Amino acid sequence: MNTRSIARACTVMESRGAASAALLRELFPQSGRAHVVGITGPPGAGKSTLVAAMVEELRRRGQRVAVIAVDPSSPFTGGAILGDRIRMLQFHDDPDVFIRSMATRGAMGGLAPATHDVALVLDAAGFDTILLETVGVGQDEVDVARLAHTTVVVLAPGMGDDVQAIKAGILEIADLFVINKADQDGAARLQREMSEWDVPICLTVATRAEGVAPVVDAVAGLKGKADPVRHWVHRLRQMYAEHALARLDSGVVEEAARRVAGRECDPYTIIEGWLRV
Ligand SMILES: Nc1nc2c(ncn2[C@@H]2O[C@H](COP(=O)(O)OP(=O)(O)O)[C@@H](O)[C@H]2O)c(=O)[nH]1
Ligand SMILES: [Mg+2]
Repeated sequence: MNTRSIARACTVMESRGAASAALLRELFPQSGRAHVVGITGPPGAGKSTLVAAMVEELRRRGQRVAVIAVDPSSPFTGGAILGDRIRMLQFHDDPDVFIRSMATRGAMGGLAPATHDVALVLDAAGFDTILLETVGVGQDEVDVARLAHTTVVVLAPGMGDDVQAIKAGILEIADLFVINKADQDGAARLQREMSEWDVPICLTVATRAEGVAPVVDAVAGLKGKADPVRHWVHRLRQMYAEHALARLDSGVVEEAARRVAGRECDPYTIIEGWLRV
């Protein structure tokens, strides 16, 4: 697959629907080799900077690398995205680096299924590592992060409340902590705080690519630890929900809602009936 056909296949996946299911079936046998690595954490922690540095390091090691940047807001607003673009421009003429931004909030079926299917396309296209950048707050982002084989949580000093928010959601699925901005005050304290968890910690200064090779080593070491069955348990549940919802005829839902609202029927009986067909 060349860059253009990969991009086209990603667009098909984002559109969901019958065409994406057909393409998935076709590509599935070629997938299964890539290591999908979630890079998650609060805004401003340095995820994009770290991702760019990791891409460089992985290229140095001869890997083909894809990046999926999931941004909850529009890709056309906000300085962060502009910054990301500039950072990623350095790879624009390297055919072994592929970068895709997803901005599918509100898309049918949610963010996670589309992101997963885009990752599957990139896997089938022969990328060795797929870096999936997500903001680690909010259920959608946690769902996306769960789809990675390995999850790296990036934190930086001086983001107290954000760290609390992250702790509530994503910390349970962290395989590796990166404390970025180790050049700033408070990195050592954050490291002490994070050592409560039984998760390895790396320190980086992503802007200077310091500590990035050890992160890439640690991530590579975690590939074998990733459990594909656990991954598919999660994914199959999501797919089931997505497909069941897509099959619901809106007229049927409307009619059922009318009956439930009129107390002609209880909602459990309705759902049971739908699950039986
Ligand atoms: N001092 C310092 N600044 C950094 C470091 N890494 C990233 N930054 C800066 O932090 C800001 C946010 O970085 P970005 O990668 O966009 O964060 P993201 O929102 O998590 O993707 C940018 O201005 C970066 O240049 C670092 O290690 N040290
Ligand atoms: Mg970013």
